[in-house]
Amino acid sequence: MGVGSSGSQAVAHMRELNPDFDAVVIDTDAKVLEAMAMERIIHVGSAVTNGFSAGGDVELGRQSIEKDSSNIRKQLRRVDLLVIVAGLGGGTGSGAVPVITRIAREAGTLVMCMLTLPFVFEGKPVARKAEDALKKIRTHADAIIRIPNEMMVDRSDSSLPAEQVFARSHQLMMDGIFALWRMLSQNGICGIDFASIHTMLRNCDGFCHFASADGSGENRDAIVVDAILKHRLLNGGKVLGASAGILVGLTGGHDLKLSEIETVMSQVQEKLPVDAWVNFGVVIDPAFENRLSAIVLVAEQWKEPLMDDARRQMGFTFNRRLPLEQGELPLETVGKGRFSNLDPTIHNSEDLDVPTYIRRDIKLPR
Ligand SMILES: Nc1nc2c(ncn2[C@@H]2O[C@H](COP(=O)(O)OP(=O)(O)OP(=O)(O)O)[C@@H](O)[C@H]2O)c(=O)[nH]1
Ligand SMILES: [Mg+2]
Repeated sequence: MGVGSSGSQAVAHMRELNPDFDAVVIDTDAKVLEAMAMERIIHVGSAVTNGFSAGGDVELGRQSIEKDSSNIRKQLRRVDLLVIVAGLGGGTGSGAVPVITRIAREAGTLVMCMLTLPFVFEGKPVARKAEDALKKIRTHADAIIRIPNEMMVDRSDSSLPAEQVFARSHQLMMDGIFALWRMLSQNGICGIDFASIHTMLRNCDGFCHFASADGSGENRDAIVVDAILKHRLLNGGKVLGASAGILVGLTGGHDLKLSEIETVMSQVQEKLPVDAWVNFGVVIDPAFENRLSAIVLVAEQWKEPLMDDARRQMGFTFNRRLPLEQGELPLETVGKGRFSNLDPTIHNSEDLDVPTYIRRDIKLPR
């Protein structure tokens, strides 16, 4: 799901390259959406922004999506894993993604967000908007992958065209999402499946790192390892040394050798803490003859110690999200505050200003 103009454009581009991709785009800006050749386009907030963008106003972005929340709920029916792509810093993406992640969480959908963060030159107010949105998103999303636009810039090369810098982060997201999609939709010879992605995303404590690498020719395994160990989104590989868990997905052609899998896995594992959780999968795709591609998804830390494999195999990770466990809430009756002088709202002899659970003496179970 691409949200906001840059998120929508990135997803529309992915869809162009891969028509099997199940994708939807959402924006307030009718002009941006008009230019897209996709079946699932959701134009939100026409009553709020008159078909224009949210103009950087996060509150307008939020209102626009809230007004269409039932449609978003409909889109999420029977969706197990939702990947949201957006650029934070504008109005629509920053306002809408927190709402969409909340709706997805209520629907029990696993949510991963790939979010670009603004360039430094966009200024402090834009950076703050992005940070605020990120905090809200973190309360609902299972995993967030941050792609700071600034990281895409090679400061030693000032002649780099701006267009290329923007294209870089799109390319990174695209590579990653395609690789994830391949892992989930094609048969692997050993599996990353929905269960392992579920384990990873549900247990990682909010933020994940993500990188992908591609190599071809004789030394493709060494090229892939080298690229991952130096990857800018893994902070030049440093992230690996402090990670709690990692998922590695490899795609190769029918000529993929066991030694190549071993090279990548052993050299990546060498960089990890000894107790890091590791899972990997391999997919064979004839289009990858003489080529090797890898994605790594790295959890900074776990919410709690990871379940052991036995419990995992008992099916826990296949369950959809269970409602949160909760005991009786310690709620107290409080006064009406500044509304105390107003007439009560009486209906069928009940004062509707008194919360229902108090009027009807309902114990709130968790
Ligand atoms: N990497 C990348 N980032 C972009 C691109 N366009 C915009 N951004 C970033 O994404 C942020 C949000 O921009 P948009 O997606 O255009 O904003 P929006 O969500 O549509 O919000 P409104 O236009 O205000 O409704 C910007 O602050 C930039 O940091 C792009 O083409 N590539
Ligand atoms: Mg826009």
